[in-house]
Amino acid sequence: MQKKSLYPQDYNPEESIAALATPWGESALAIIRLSGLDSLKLLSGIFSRDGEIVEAAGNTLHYGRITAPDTEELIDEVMIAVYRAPKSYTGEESAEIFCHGNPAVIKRLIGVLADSGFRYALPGEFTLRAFMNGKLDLTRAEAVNELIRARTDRARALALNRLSGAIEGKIREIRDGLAGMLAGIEVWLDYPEEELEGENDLIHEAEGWALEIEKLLSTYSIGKIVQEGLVAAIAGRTNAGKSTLFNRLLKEERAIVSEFHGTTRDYLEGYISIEGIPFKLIDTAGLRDTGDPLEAEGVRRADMIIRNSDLLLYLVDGSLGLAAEDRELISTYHDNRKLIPVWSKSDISTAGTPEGFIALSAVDGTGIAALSKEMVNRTAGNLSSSTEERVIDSLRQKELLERAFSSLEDVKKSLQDEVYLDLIAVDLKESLDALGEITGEVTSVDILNRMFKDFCVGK
Ligand SMILES: Nc1nc2c(ncn2[C@@H]2O[C@H](COP(=O)(O)OP(=O)(O)O)[C@@H](O)[C@H]2O)c(=O)[nH]1
Ligand SMILES: [Mg+2]
Repeated sequence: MQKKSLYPQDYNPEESIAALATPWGESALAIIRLSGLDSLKLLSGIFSRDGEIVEAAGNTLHYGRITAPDTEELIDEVMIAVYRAPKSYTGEESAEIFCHGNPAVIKRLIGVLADSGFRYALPGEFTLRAFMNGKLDLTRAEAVNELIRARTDRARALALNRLSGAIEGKIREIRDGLAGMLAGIEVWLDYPEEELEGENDLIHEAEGWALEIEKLLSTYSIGKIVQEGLVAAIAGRTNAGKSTLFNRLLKEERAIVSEFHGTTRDYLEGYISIEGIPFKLIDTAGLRDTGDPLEAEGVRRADMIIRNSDLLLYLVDGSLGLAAEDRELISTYHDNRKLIPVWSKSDISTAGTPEGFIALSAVDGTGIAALSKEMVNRTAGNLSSSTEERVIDSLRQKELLERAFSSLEDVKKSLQDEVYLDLIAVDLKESLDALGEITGEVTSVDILNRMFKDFCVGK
């Protein structure tokens, strides 16, 4: 199906849409979602129980068969959940078909639905309709997508918080505050002969709201880390124990471990979560000069990965001690890099652990906890232990908050400099508009298009 963007101005509830809401593939069940003014009527035409669905009350389940409209061929036995407007996800008349989870079944069902007048939905179109019908503001709509994409329990909990309106509520509170200030200023503009009183109160108020916006803004970095994760490369010279550590952290035998130098040629990736922060671990080829072109390519890739990673676990074989090459490599990668030096094979190391290194044995598990803790400290730092559960993770929201903040700073400054009040009102309105864009009270077609294009079809 051709990809096109959504044009909310074309939103037409009379157009009924359909989409698979579960992954393509074999599964016990699959769910096809339908929505639109005539969706129940159209569905009724291919359902074995005459008229039952059109008459059905909301939130009811119906068992029956779906047949092809022209040939009467049986397609599948299904359960249908009926939702009546406005008490549905989209706010429209809608239904979910629970069918057997097989691509052949799904394909036929969708074909039959298309023949009956349904159009295949665009990405995020169900949520867009929910927004257009006032079921969700934009922060909640984004949270739907964030929840679907959450990779750890922490990311799930934070997204769910946003879905229940944590951000929306805060934004509305700030907006109400600013609207109150604006109303006060406008009254004064209408009666300019009156002396403006409480200028200091206004400054104080503006400062208070700016602080609230700043607080929300400060949660963005942790929100982004929790949602998108961080890349941690494991690097060092050959035989340092990188692949053994990689397997240990992943809790599975993924990488080949051997006493032969240069075993790992290509890099391997795996995902772990530490304190709710998702890390992509990359095991790389040992760094050394080599005449073997294949191994040299591995070393080149390792270098590229190290340079692009958020975190570098640099392993030194503790049983051999710190070599001149290690010192050189550490200083090469130390610049701008979050390098954690690890003293590996501590179980057979005879020399003491050098200052700043984490003593670690991937064999007996010594130091694994300390390393995990350090990985979080270096990247998410005190943020990860913060109890702030109202966390933003959308770049769109961050940019709008910044706009609201900077306009409010202008307001503050103008009040202090006793600038004309009508100019102050303009800045205040700008701040209000930026906040309104976050929730969608002030919005444009362009914003909506950009937002919903990242959604899954069926959501
Ligand atoms: N005693 C001990 N041996 C280890 C440890 N980690 C790795 N080794 C051994 O060191 C050799 C090289 O390990 P490997 O993980 O393949 O190193 P890589 O080349 O850095 O990936 C293997 O023989 C491992 O069994 C450790 O913590 N303790
Ligand atoms: Mg290896």
